[in-house]
Amino acid sequence: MGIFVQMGRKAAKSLHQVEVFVTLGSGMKRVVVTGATGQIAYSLLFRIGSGEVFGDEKIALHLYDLPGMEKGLEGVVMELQDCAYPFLEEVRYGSDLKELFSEVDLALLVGAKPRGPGMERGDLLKDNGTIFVEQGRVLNQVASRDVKVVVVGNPCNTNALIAMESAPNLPRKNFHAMMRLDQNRAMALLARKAGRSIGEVSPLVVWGNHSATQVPDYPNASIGGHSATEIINDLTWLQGEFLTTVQKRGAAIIQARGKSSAASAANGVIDHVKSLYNPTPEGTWFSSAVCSDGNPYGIQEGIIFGFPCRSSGDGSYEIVPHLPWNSFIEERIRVTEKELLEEKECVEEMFV
Ligand code: NAX
Repeated sequence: MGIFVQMGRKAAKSLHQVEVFVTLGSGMKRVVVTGATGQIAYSLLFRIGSGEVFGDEKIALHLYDLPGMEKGLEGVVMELQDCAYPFLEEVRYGSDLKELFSEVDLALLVGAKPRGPGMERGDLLKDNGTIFVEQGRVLNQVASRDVKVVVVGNPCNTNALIAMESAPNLPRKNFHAMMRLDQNRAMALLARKAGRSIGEVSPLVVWGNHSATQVPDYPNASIGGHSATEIINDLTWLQGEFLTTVQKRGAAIIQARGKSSAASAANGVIDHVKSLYNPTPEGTWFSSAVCSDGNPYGIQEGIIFGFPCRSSGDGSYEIVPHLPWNSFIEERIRVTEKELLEEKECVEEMFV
């Protein structure tokens, strides 16, 4: 494992240093990012390092990637050093999960195996399942007992479920899959259609799975304090093009860029984490896929499902109850719920 420590600490600064003993001050957030040489991480790490998320709290960044990616990791570490971020106190990196998950407060699980040509969805679920079983087990052993886990690597809802089931000593509530990019996409599209600024669009919940069955909830959205349906006044668009554009946005970006969303995905992670660590404004919510146990909407328990959430600012959250569903939304929520139950069935045998 590599490490660098800055800010005049006594420890050695070599990129190859394996053992460094550092006394950490209190108020330090330890954050691990997996898939650290990937394209999302290349944006994400620098935004975390800049202090954008945790203000003036010191940060220790742990960078995990697969064995064989050491050179790439070293390059990223050098660039982090060259940013001279005042709050970035320490960086560790390598492919030793146990070392890198040790005592982390926040685990951003970005790395995942991509879907190969001709690969069945079930095979992708199982291949990635193996990764998240291992990562869940190691978090269970060595992470902070209140670690918050945000899974980005796809299929993220079921990967988060596997990690959660593999970590029986950690609170199930602490596991999230990222729906925030979907929320941001939906809000931006409503703003463009209405010809309003994004600041006028209320946060919008995206229910269910981060997949083409996700359900962006336009009936509970507002624009400039009025119902979005009133302002846009085009139900055909809201139930048709709006829905499918948000659901298929990821694929459209791959087609245009030749690569999947990266900067906007990293931005989604940043927004997600900020929402957990700042009080949610009264009367609003943010989208996150969280454990459905005991949810107030009657979604089947034991899956990771996109819900409206609010936080008191300490990293925890509650599901916001009582958002009404019309029949159009409810029908689609049942479809995304069914998809998640089928994904669960595919991987259930991997649970501890
Ligand atoms: P890249 O292909 O650029 O990087 C993937 C990284 O994961 C690499 O560093 C690779 O070494 C690492 N990796 C591969 N197998 C691994 C394993 N077994 N254990 C740990 N790390 C492993 O992908 P990138 O564009 O960064 O995307 C990462 C993940 O995010 C993908 O699964 C992607 O599908 C997913 N996304 C999720 C989004 C969401 O909203 N939840 C949106 C964007 C993105 O599509």
